[in-house]
Amino acid sequence: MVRVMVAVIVVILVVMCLLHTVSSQSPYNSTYRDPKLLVTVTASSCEVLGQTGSCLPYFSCRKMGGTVKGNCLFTFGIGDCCVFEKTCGGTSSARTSYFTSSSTTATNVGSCSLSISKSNNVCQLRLEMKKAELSEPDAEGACNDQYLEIQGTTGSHPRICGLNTGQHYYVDVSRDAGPFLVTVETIVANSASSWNIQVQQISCGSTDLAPTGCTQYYKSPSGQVKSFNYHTLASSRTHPSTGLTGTRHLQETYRICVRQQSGYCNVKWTAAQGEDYAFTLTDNLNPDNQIPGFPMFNSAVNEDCMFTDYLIIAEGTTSGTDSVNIICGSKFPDPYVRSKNFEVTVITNKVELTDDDIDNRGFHLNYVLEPC
Ligand SMILES: [Ca+2]
Ligand SMILES: [Ca+2]
Repeated sequence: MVRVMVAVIVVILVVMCLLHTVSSQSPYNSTYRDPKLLVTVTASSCEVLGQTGSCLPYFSCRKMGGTVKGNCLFTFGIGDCCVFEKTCGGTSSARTSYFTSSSTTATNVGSCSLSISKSNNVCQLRLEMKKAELSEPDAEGACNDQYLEIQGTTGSHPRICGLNTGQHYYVDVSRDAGPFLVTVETIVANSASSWNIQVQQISCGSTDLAPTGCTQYYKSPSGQVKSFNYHTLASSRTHPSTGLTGTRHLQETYRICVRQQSGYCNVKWTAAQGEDYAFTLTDNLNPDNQIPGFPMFNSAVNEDCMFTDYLIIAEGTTSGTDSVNIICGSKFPDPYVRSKNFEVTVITNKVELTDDDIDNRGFHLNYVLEPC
């Protein structure tokens, strides 16, 4: 009897192994022997083909609506790297999901949403725009034709539109909230729009959390920061209603934070070098409209910026001891702005054309942390 039971168990194990082998030879896994596909990160997450997935048994992945894209080291052997890639109407409870457009849904007028069911003990969502090409804002810098927004959370979060590939975006969520909708709202059909947005759920207490209220969070000791919809000046993207080309920063208000690291006391900010219009928040910058004798690229600070679009760098100083806390105009203060405050607040007044703000590209700044 014991021999029969052992034989049965052996047969079951052999069948399970065969099943696993079959599952590993699905189309996505056909090249799983490629070392690139056998990369394992932590107990629960895995990286495959540039995407982050969850390391799960094959059938768990399928049951949760994921797609097996490679192998990974599971607790008791080889697991499947399960990627959650969804388009309009999709749902996901995974720690990392991808919200993508599809050829038909991107052009339709209406809402296209990914519903995120919150995992336990999650305090923030982080969106990373692997690709985000939505309609341009209107002449006032408002996202009226198409925009991305997060629904189901408290607080106000900027709507974004235009070109934002490479940008990221944090949203605080309360412990008992959810599900959340990551939505692309299309008011005017745009067959050229396309997106692939990674959505991560970040655990409470994680070192990956951004400080509360920061829409953007930069963790490196040096880096570059761009306003939303900062892109090529000689844009071929023309607004369908106004016919305007060029580029416009969005009329949104939010905070950008930099990780404060021990041994560093200041952040030094400079405008990107060798790039036209790298800091253009206010003024008419169309050469055809230039006023004789009035310089087009002019720095303005502090009280001169009230009621327009500006950056706040609290406790900022420029060369010497000049205090520069509020910055607008069309030239970043030379040669830098230094602050012991590790954040920048972006304030806008919700209009551009009305203020004679023309060709305001926004800002592209470099930062570096300075030792104490
Ligand atoms: Ca402006
Ligand atoms: Ca404005």
